[in-house]
Amino acid sequence: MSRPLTLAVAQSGPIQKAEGRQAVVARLCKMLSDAADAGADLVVFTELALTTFFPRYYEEDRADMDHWFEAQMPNPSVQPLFDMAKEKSVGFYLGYAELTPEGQHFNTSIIVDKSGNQVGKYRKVHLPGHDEFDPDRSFQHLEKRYFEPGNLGFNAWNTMDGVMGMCICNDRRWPETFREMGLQGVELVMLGYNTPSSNSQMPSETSDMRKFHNRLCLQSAAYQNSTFIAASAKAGDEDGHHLYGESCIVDPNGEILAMAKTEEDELVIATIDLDATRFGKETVFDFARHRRPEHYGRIGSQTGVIVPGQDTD
Ligand code: CDT
Repeated sequence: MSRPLTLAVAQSGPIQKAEGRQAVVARLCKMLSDAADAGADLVVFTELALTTFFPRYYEEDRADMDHWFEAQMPNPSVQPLFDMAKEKSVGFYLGYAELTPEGQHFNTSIIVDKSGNQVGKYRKVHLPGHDEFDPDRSFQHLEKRYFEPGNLGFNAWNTMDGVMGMCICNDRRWPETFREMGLQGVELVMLGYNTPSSNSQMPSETSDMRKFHNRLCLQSAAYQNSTFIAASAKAGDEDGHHLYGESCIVDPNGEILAMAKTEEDELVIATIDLDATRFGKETVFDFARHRRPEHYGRIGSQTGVIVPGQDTD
């Protein structure tokens, strides 16, 4: 048996602060159209795909950042993406900043199917960075200031002939993210990211080391859950802040099938067979036979480290 799916990871080049939604959506539409013309079933855009990576900017009054958020999805600016999905029969994953009617702010992604209908929503759980201006950092990363932790958990959706899951950027560094979806039989995890090439708290950390950490997380998660992963970067120089690219598609053996070559808008296309996830799921990672949740209590109940024999106040 085989279940082929042609996947396009749509890496975005830099989006500058002044670039409006319309211009950005036109760039995304071009990639969606080109991908569909190349036979893609599904296109994976990046985290906060409609704007620059605005959490690098500090605003005393959080409300002054609301213009980066989408109060509706779709809305007139992004409607062309939904229309094109329907017209060209191609699904997509899209990351954006969400402002709810209740006034909550989330770092969100959605899955839209080939009919242009939204079938799933995810809100980023693992928010990196800090919530106050930090003068000791070489640049700010204020996701904890502008977003609340996601409140939807890690779901999977049976859509487009596969079991699909989502996460966003920093989530990929946490094995719990993928195991939650692995336990729902996920066959493809889609994620977008904006990752600075340098460490604001450790200037000696190289860009190569940071790229290695990216691959390490994606490749191990794919193998340990016997799933494909499609990871889409926002890359290049945004307002003097460099983001690494290396958007890629990883197979259930943990091998990288395809990777971006540039730091510009670029499609990374591969036809995958979702049935290639079966072997791992039925052998080494047959969770029903091999997992021992009676020994995993701390993972579900504890956040920080508790060293045996040390007082915890
Ligand atoms: N966007 C995002 O989550 N970026 C983080 C940067 C970590 S450094 C604070 C990442 O994990 O790539």
